[in-house]
Amino acid sequence: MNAVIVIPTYNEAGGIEIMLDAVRRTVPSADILVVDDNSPDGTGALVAGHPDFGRRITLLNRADKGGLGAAYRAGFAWALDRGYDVIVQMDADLSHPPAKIPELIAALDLTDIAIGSRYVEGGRVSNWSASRRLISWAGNTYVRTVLGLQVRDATAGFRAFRRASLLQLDVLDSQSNGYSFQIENTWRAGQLGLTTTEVPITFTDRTTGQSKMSAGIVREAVALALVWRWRQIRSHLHRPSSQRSDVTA
Ligand SMILES: Nc1nc2c(ncn2[C@@H]2O[C@H](COP(=O)(O)OP(=O)(O)OP(=O)(O)O)[C@@H](O)[C@H]2O)c(=O)[nH]1
Ligand SMILES: [Mg+2]
Repeated sequence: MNAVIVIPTYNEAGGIEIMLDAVRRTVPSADILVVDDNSPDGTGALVAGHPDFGRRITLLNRADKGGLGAAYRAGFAWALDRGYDVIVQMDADLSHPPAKIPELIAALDLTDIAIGSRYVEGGRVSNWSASRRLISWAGNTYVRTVLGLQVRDATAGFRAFRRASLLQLDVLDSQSNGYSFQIENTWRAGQLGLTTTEVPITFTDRTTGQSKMSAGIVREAVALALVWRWRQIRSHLHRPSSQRSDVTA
């Protein structure tokens, strides 16, 4: 089984080397793809300077900051083109514990998608302010309610996919850019009947660099969740009444 860890970066120079070393140590047989949007702080140059660059580590350098979703689509397209069996996604800021990667990959023996989750038993967040906790909790509750999702941590960005699951999700055709990228995949997975397992993790707030979270990203998530739900309801209403019993809650 060949695996690749896809890591999007924008201005992560403060921690990227520690991150790459931690991932290399934990899963030495996996490849790493860093998708950098031409970070002005030189993140790309640090990746290219890593001793394993050109062997286990590859850099996909994009011209401009295009958002998390666009970076992941580019990274996933790269990984699918190269035939990886397992594709893992995670942030570069060490919020997602690299030590949990093997557990996520192992979970794929029994499930289509494994999610590193803050909101199942055993999962938690460390170092977050009360307001950050509230925003995350409210965001999760909102999308879970609007979209009727069973997944507890629907906005999580630490996930492992089997190749077939990513293809089935048609992830390259997704439309969202910020957090909503994670929500959209959770929603699509549920609609397609893909199975999801949540592995508890401790999420630690970043200690270097700046968050890229913005009001625009939150607005996108709030609006898109309503759009997806509305489209589902509308397509249900336009179906002949004899086929309407299968609508999901
Ligand atoms: N390539 C690329 N990466 C991005 C972009 N926006 C965010 N990222 C990366 O995506 C990951 C998640 O972004 P963060 O800013 O940590 O977002 P977050 O984890 O939701 O917010 P915090 O918890 O406040 O850190 C990090 O590795 C970022 O460097 C982007 O436009 N392009
Ligand atoms: Mg972060």
